[in-house]
Amino acid sequence: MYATYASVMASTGAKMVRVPLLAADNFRIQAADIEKKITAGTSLIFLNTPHNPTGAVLTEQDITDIGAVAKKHDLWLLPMQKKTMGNRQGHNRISVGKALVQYLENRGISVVFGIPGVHTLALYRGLEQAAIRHVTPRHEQGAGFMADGYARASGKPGAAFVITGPGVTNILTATGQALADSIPMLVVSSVNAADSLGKGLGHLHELPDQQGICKKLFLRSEHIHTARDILPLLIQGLAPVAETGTWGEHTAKTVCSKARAELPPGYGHMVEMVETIRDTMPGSIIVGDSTQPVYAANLYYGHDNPRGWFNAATGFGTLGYAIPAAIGACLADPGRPVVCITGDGGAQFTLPEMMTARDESLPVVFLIWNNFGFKEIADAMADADITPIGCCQRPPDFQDIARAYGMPYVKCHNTVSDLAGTLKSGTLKSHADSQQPVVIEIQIPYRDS
Ligand SMILES: Cc1ncc(C[n+]2csc(CCOP(=O)(O)OP(=O)(O)O)c2C)c(N)n1
Ligand SMILES: [Mg+2]
Repeated sequence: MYATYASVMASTGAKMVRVPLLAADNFRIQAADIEKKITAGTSLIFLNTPHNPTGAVLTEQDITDIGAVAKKHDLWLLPMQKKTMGNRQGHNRISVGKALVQYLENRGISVVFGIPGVHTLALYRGLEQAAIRHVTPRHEQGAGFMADGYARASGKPGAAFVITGPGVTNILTATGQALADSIPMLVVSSVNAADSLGKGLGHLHELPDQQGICKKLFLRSEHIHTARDILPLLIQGLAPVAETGTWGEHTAKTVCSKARAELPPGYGHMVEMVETIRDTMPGSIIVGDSTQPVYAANLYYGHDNPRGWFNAATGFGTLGYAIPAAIGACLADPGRPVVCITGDGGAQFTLPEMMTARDESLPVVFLIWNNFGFKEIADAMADADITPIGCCQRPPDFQDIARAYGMPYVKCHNTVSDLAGTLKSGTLKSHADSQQPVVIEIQIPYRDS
């Protein structure tokens, strides 16, 4: 990368603010001086003083101090390359991949969900030196949902690295969900060589029109050609989006009270079960899938803390969301207990991601509401006088699954008292102490649910 004042200012529309170097400070840059110049309109700190007429250079410590100021004010920090500091030759040439990782690190992105391939090798060069934790899901859809859960629990954008072709198409379901629910997410993908694009040459992972495909399921989709293009795109792309629309407390209350009047049978008990989780594990994050207790709770349940209740039973409504999203939430806020509520049907969409929780030592409680089929849809068919078809596929033995995944398993009865007892049990305590996931299964015979 060759960044100059002119190139950065032209590409970002930034205005320059000078920070003087004073003899009294031994011509050293003072992080406090930079902090004083920060205003509401400041979006980045660009340090372009490896060499100056006074002979002062930036030290590692200066960069650390200024980095702390950038983090505190949620600003981008664009330092010159540490290695070449003070060296005019080479002008900090750096690959797009490396520059991107550096920007993300400086921006405080501390977790990236990715599945590497030969097309994304450049993103991985030197990644081990960055203060970024790389989490490997079992499928790119899982990467997207983990980034989504991370964003919802932390309030910061979730980030994912995927290969072009199937990596991109696999993650599109998750970006569709994030787009529908206004969740900030950054997906970085490779693309095939520029001169091969659109020619149908049959190259590995080739997509006919990657950008065209992505455009509809991302708020923005951009093709980066040089490292210089990255910063302005990231600044604009990760800027908070203005909130619009009619949703608010009043609308929510009106919708809720209307829905209460139509409470279907059995929903009251399911809401009580969710309340039991909340009351037994106060302050926890409950991440839900499109399963009956979650549908019920979305209408009649109140959670005890912000960013603590979310699911994909609304909006884009993707089955299989909860397991990976709970993993993302746990990474975002390791101090809070995380409970994932998923049906047997939804669980089977993303079951392998439970191993990611094990890899990363995340004490997520995976609660499987097993009613032996797609009960919500079977009920909808029955209500519409349609003979249910395609709704009672057989679930696997979740105890065997837990054993195969090396996780403790607890079977729980469908009662409030057994659920409370299970959540307070020694198994749950030791799983939390040992930072390992656990599976709880509640079986509800299909005909009773
Ligand atoms: C990707 C996807 N495919 C299909 C659906 C339609 N769908 C919504 S709920 C549901 C049933 C889910 O079954 P399960 O997870 O076992 O929960 P249950 O309704 O039985 O409680 C289905 C098939 C969906 N939401 N998402
Ligand atoms: Mg089910």
